[in-house]
Amino acid sequence: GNSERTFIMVKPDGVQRGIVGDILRRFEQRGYKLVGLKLLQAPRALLESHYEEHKGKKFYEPLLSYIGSGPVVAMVWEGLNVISVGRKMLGATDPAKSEPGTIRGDYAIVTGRNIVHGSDSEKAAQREIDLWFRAEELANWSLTVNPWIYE
Ligand code: DAT
Ligand code: MG
Repeated sequence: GNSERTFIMVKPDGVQRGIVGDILRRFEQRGYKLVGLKLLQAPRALLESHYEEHKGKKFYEPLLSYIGSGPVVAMVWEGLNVISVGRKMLGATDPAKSEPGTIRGDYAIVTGRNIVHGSDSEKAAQREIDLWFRAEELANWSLTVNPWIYE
């Protein structure tokens, strides 16, 4: 629904390459509401939990090492269908398959440096938001332009 929320994270390569602002801009420009935002160096335990579905896969250790290699920017965005639309805005997991105009399609070449994370389901979004943010870190506010974004 309208109050659906998703967890989006700019990975260390996105931070290093200076595209945090562009990623924020894309979600803001679309009309979504920012409810959580922070820069942090993620501890190993947090990354293990975040990526628990991939434990044991061959890319798991390189993935944790990559995401733990520098600060990430964690965000929570809210709005209608933001989980699925957010995934579309990110592009395919493999940037070679991402359409130009998507974040990965505009900035990335290989899967192991694909710039950004986004929750893939309601269940994952709830789990990831709870994992990365405390309740008091999420702002309760209303976007005054909402009537110009939603009918
Ligand atoms: P997504 O990030 O699009 O949800 P995923 O959940 O399947 O994709 O995988 C999580 C991350 O793990 C992905 O963004 C990059 C890395 N990854 C996935 N498959 C990979 C592969 N075959 N080789 C290298 N890295 C991979
Ligand atoms: Mg995933």
